[in-house]
Amino acid sequence: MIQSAKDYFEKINKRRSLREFSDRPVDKEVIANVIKAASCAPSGANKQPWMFCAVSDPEVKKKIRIAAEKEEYEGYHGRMSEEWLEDLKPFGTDWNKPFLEKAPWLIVVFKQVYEIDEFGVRHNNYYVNESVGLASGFLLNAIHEAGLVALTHTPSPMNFLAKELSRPANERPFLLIPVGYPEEEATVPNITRKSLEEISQWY
Ligand code: IYR
Repeated sequence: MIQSAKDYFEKINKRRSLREFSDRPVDKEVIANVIKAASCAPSGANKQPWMFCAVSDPEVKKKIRIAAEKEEYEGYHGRMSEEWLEDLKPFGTDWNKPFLEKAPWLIVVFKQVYEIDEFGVRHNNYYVNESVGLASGFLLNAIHEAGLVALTHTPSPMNFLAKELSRPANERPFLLIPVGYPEEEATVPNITRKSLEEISQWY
């Protein structure tokens, strides 16, 4: 048991967010299965308050890129604080988001803040952010396990995603996750993880 826990840590410790994607295609069946893995996450009252929109259509990806870059441009030119921009410097990010067109798939995760049943009656969902956050974590794990890379992208504000993908009123965009292979010469920032001592207290 100790060995499997160690092995799993070694494996997941290799997961990194990536911004430079190759345009090499990824089979739809892989994407379908990573979404199924995400759906195994626990959720408040098992309501499963998530929707995963998988986009490979170049036209739709282009529209998403244009709308995202418009918002991001505003973000990097005034909306984000000086401190925020400073914190992001090591990652070299800016308003340009070419990966939104280049990555073969974009998985747009929506949270369902309530549900409408077949009779038009509204029902509550519970712990929606926690549930959809967990499912997104499962999704990133499954993507890594499949041998692919992803970026947890949060264009801000991201209401445009609901419009571009014609989502119903009970759904709000949660994360935009490009998925694919890394570009040949892709690099990642030189980051470290906090130590066990820094992140845990034992009682
Ligand atoms: N949404 C912007 C800014 C950004 C914010 C955080 I916090 C990051 O960890 C990375 C980027 C962008 O995607 O560039």
